[in-house]
Order: sequence, then C-alpha cells, then structure tokens
Amino acid sequence: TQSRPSSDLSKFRSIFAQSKHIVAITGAGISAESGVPTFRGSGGLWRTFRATELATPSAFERNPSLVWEFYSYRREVVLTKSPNPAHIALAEAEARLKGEGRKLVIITQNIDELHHKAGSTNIIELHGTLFKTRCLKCGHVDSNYDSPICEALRGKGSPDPNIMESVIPIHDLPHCKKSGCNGLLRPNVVWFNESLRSEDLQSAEKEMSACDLVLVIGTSSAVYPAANLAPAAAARGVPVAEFNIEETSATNDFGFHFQGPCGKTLTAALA
Ligand code: BJW
Ligand code: ZN
Repeated sequence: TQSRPSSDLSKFRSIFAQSKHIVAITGAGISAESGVPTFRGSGGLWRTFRATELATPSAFERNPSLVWEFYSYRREVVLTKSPNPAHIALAEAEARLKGEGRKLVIITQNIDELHHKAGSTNIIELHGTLFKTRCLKCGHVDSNYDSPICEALRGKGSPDPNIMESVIPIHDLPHCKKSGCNGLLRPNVVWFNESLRSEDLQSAEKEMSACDLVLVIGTSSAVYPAANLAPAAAARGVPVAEFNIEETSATNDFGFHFQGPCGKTLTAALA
C-alpha cells in the first residue's frame, strides 16, 4: 500500500496552512549546517570510536575519563556554534502560529540546545542535553555551561585519532557540588540501552496523538524509540513530510519527501 512520497511544495503548503498542531521531529542533520557533525555521516567518528561505542553506560563504567573527554570535546564544539536558517525557521513558525492560536512543538533527538538558542520554546529533548549533568550518587540534575567543565579536561578530548587518551583520575573528573555528596557526574544524555525519561516519552506521544501534521527533519530514523513516532502517525493518516539530504529507511512511510539541505528546503516550506 506504499506509494512514493510527493515533493509537491504547493500541496505541502496548503496542508501546512490548515494545520493547527504541528510536530517537528529533528535529528543531527538539522544542526549539520551549523557545523555540528552527524552520527552516521563522515564526521561520525571521534578518534577511532563510533557513538555506539562511547554513548553507552558500560563505556562510562569501564572508562569514565575517555567518555568525559568525548563529551567535553563536544560541549566545547557546540558552544562555538549558532543556529542555522532551519532552526530559525522553526522558531519563527512557532511564534507566528502561536499568534494565530496554532501550535508547533519540537521533539528533538539533539543534545546541542540549538533549538533553544534559535528561540523555540516548545521543545522536548528526547535524548537530554550536553549542558546538564546528573550525579551518579544523589541523582541531582544541574545545568552546566562551564568551559571547560573541569580543569582536568581543559584542552583534552581532541578528536585526532593519533592523540593518546588522557587517563584522568576519577577524582579529577566533574563531581557533584551538593553539600556532602561529591558523587561522580555524568552527562545528562540518553545512552544506548538506557530508557528515555518516561515524562519526555509520554509528552512526545501525547503531542503525536494530538497533532495534524508532522515534519521529520535531518534524522536517519534509525534510533528507537524516536524512529517509531512519525511512521506511527503516518499509519494513522496524519500527513508527514520528511526533510533530508537523502532518502532514509522511513521515506516510503511518509506522504512528502523534500530532498536537500534543510536550511533551504525547510525555510521554503515554512515561509
Ligand atoms: C541532513 C543534513 C542537512 C545531514 N539537511 N538532512 C527497536 C529495534 C531495534 C533496536 C532497538 C529498538 N528499541 C531500542 C533499541 C536499541 C537502541 C536502538 O535504537 N538501536 C538502533 C541503533 C537499532 N535504542 C536505545 O537503546 C534507546 N533506549 C531504549 O530504547 O531503552 C529501552 C531499551 C533498552 C534496550 C533494549 C531495548 C529497549 C536509547 C537510544 C538513545 C540514543 N542516544 C544517542 C546518543 C545521545 C548522546 C550523544 O549524542 O552522545 O542519540 S545515539 C545517536 O543517534 C543520538 C541521536 O540523537 C540519535 C539519532 O541520530 P540522528 O539524529 O538520526 O543522526 P544521524 O547521524 O543518524 O542522521 C542524520 C541525518 O541527517 C541523516 O539521515 C542525513 O542524511 C541527514 N542530514 N545533513 C537535512 N543539511
Ligand atoms: Zn550528588
């Protein structure tokens, strides 16, 4: 029953004009034009590692120093980056629609906070953020934009595969500042084999069940449970438009596919 998706922009725009509750599901590709590397693209390696090797609880247990180097590097990179026209188009659309009694919500898999920087306010961060820590001892979650996050990580985390790992002693890694705690901190992101925060997943599912249009922007739709959200909506008859530089395994589930860099295609679609 699948047919090829349409790339008819005027047809999309007439549906967009009538929709009252839009969900934008975003992934690493929306930040690519800001200079943040994607996971499954060519810049997806850090040293010799893929995210699947470092973004796991067992990698952190085995080698917290190495995993902190990886995240410290990515924090420092992202702190230098700015939202691009695709982030800004979503923020502007949210504000414009709000004035018309309509709603736009972003469900992002990204941990770079570039949607916040662009001025979006309805954001569900399914995989957490680089700029929060969580204490392994007391569970306290704290915002943290320190650069570097601790002295021992200053200048560490180079992605160059020839760099030796730093082997930072645990007590020099980031620790909890709550009085009397001093537990080891971890990045408050969702690693492979970890559950998403149930509040976040529930809010995402609530938005999905109430929405009348879905945009799927810059994601390979390869990581679950996020990858299920848009195909499930499409199966219920909700129009779904994918914006990606290439086709994905989910493309044929959707009614629209706009191929190209989303800084261009999304800006045109939401103008
Ligand atoms: C552009 C562009 C431009 C580029 N314009 N486009 C069901 C089936 C099979 C497996 C599972 C399953 N359920 C759960 C699993 C296991 C696992 C999983 O999904 N594995 C898959 C790899 C198969 N999922 C989990 O473990 C999840 N937990 C969970 O389900 O818990 C319960 C459970 C546990 C154990 C077993 C079963 C259930 C947790 C997943 C957490 C993912 N976390 C990460 C890391 C976060 C921290 C960090 O960043 O370090 O999140 S993984 C990584 O992938 C990151 C991303 O958010 C996520 C998605 O990637 P994304 O955004 O799609 O990026 P890319 O690079 O893949 O794609 C970029 C796209 O952009 C491409 O398509 C480009 O073409 C495009 N593009 N430039 C437009 N300019
Ligand atoms: Zn603590």
